[in-house]
Amino acid sequence: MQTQDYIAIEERYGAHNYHPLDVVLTRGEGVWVYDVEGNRYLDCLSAYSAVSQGHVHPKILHAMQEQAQKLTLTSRAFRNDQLPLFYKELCELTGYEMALPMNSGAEAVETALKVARKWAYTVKGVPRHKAEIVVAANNFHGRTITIISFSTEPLYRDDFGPFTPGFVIVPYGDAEAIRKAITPNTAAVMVEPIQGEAGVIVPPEGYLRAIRQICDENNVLFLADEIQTGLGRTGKLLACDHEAVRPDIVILGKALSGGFYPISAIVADSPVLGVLRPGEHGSTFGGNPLAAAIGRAALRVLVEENLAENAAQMGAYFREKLRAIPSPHVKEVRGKGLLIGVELKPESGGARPFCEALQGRGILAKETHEHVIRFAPPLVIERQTIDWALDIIADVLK
Ligand code: IF1
Repeated sequence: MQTQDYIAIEERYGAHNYHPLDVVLTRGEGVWVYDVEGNRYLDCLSAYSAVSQGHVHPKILHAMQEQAQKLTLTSRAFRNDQLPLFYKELCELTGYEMALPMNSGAEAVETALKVARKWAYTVKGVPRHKAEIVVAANNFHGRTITIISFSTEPLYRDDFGPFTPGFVIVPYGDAEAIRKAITPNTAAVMVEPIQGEAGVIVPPEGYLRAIRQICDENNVLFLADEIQTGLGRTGKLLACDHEAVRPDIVILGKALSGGFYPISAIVADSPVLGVLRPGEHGSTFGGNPLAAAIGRAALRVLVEENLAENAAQMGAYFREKLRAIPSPHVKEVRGKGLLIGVELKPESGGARPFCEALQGRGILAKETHEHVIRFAPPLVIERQTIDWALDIIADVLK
């Protein structure tokens, strides 16, 4: 079968909850993916930063194959020989005392929200069911009903009410707005260190430090959603590291598995994560031995191949060269590490046609919020590959 045959079947049987490019991929290796006609593409999305280690990384594949032949799922009713080691290695890498494993990013976000609320009631003394959590406008934290309850994107929330109460929305990047939103019932502040879906919005320098200070002054937890920005993507292990800020809860996902398996987790110190008692929270697959073995390998690759540093160097180079392109369409190039957004001028007609043109030239990139092309290749990318891509991008943007 060819591309159009697969598309016809997908359109007939699949719910239409996405508008993907008309490319049907069948193989991936490193930064490259291949369609069913054998055409090669540079993957500049990395499955939204889940494939930071590169497609089908051999070491993670090997770990998955080894574990899959031994033991894949025990439920948490019993213990297994991979989860303790995943906990230890994740906590040592991130510098936190404890971890709680889940599957999707949204589940990890929900877990962080539940832990913050329970901490507020049992530690801070907020009256039960009065906890407030401050979030940022234009956030993206997942698709569950609670999470879209505090989304400001009509597309994500409008037909899915009634909504979960207890969230206060403030403008992103404005620390003073957060300070004004704090009340005695505030449990936590949750932000993305860089807003990915909103169009790679980098907050003003000092924003994260200011949040840390406001939370310290008001006995409020700082929750950082690093599902997309974490694990090397922005040129540091965590995006909060750029401001030397240590959140109370860090939420991780995506590259935590190198794209092999849904793995997410939250890390925190025991005064926070220690509030949970047996039976209060969990999931069938959370912390299963296969996920733990894959997660351990994914983290090992990030460290052994120094991917955060490569993202810092390649990202700086990529952004510098993108800014140098003499394009009538480009309004701004922004981002950190290899999380890059190229915002086009409104009169250029939106980013989608440019993404379709890039597809025709062998580069897969995704538009976000209509006018922004996101470039987020796997963190293993090399300079000569960026140079190859830049010639094409310059030609498409001229
Ligand atoms: C879709 C966006 C990106 C995330 C952050 C939590 C989650 C995500 C910062 C939830 C997930 C994915 C979801 C996917 C598209 C993609 C996305 F465009 F939706 F917003 F990356 F920017 N926090 N982001 O980015 O994690 O439950 O998906 O594992 O839903 O269309 P998840």
